Amino acid sequence: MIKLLHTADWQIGKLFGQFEPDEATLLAEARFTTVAHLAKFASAEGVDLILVAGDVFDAQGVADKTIHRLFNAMAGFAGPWVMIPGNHDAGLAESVWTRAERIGAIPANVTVCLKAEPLILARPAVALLPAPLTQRITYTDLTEWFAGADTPAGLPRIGLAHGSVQGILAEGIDSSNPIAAGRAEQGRLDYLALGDWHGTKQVDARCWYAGTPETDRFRANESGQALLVELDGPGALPRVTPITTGQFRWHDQSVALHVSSDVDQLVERIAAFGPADVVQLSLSGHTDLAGHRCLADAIGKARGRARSLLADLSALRLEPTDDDIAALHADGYLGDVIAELQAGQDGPDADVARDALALLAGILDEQRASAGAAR
Ligand SMILES: [Mn+2]
Repeated sequence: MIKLLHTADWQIGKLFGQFEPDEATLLAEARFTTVAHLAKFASAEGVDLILVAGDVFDAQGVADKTIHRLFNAMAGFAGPWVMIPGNHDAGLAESVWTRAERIGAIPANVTVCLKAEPLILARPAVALLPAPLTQRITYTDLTEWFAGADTPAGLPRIGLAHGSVQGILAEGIDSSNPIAAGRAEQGRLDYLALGDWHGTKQVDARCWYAGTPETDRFRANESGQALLVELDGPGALPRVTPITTGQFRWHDQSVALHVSSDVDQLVERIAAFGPADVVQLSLSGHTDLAGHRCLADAIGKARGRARSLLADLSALRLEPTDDDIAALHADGYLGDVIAELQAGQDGPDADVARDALALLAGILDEQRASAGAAR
């Protein structure tokens, strides 16, 4: 039996610009430690070969230091690694791969396949058929040559490719870097290891997307995994087991607030986020000033607990209640201003109106606190 570990889409060097710099640094750093965990897991599990199906690097221009650090992170598995370039790290004439070679970063147990030709390994005894991308976008199916490729009899045939299996992924992403559905069978493969789709996905009995081992975006279902693939021999169906590898869980939550119990529920939900959570919160609907203060307080505290929390309150309408206004002693002129601001949330300066109301909510909060009437 041969044991493979199939992974892809490491996106090493990704910058995470939507987060604050300290958080972005930690998310980028986590990708190295996840690779180190993969290596350690493979050693402990007695894996024979690790396959990396493209997008090892997020960009061609990553620093030399980053290249060295990646290959250092892989040191925990001394067996063979075979990788191919993807669209982010395509095997151009001059690429991150030629640079890695030139600076002497690639260890002897790592093979980078830059050409579409069979790679025959002795240990484990397998024939690998790689389909490396040599440009970022191609409209021809680079796995087409698999079927016509002769490999030594008795060796399992394993394909490695990066792109979109036609007809099974979300609409609109079928057009570039196409891979024909049914390629594993048509190419006489025992297993086809794919990259590019960041969630784990089974294509058919012999073909899977591993997904990225560390989630890197909010819309990536079933990510944060690698695949343990067991092959009994040529012709046998592979046994594929997803392994959890991700350190962080990414949550994209859109919440519409209508009644005060909605605020209470959301505050509870926010309070449950911890160090493994990366959160993007988009709020809509409406709340009174007191509710807004509760939310702002919950978000502020959660920012100190979660790995990262992004909150967008720009679609949340603030509607001061009579109680709010009474507590602000907002009679006369101030009362008129509040009414104006409330109506202003429908106008062209909605952001300003909302911010002003939120400020008033802060004052309200202070007044309540000094009166000793905690909500
Ligand atoms: Mn890709």
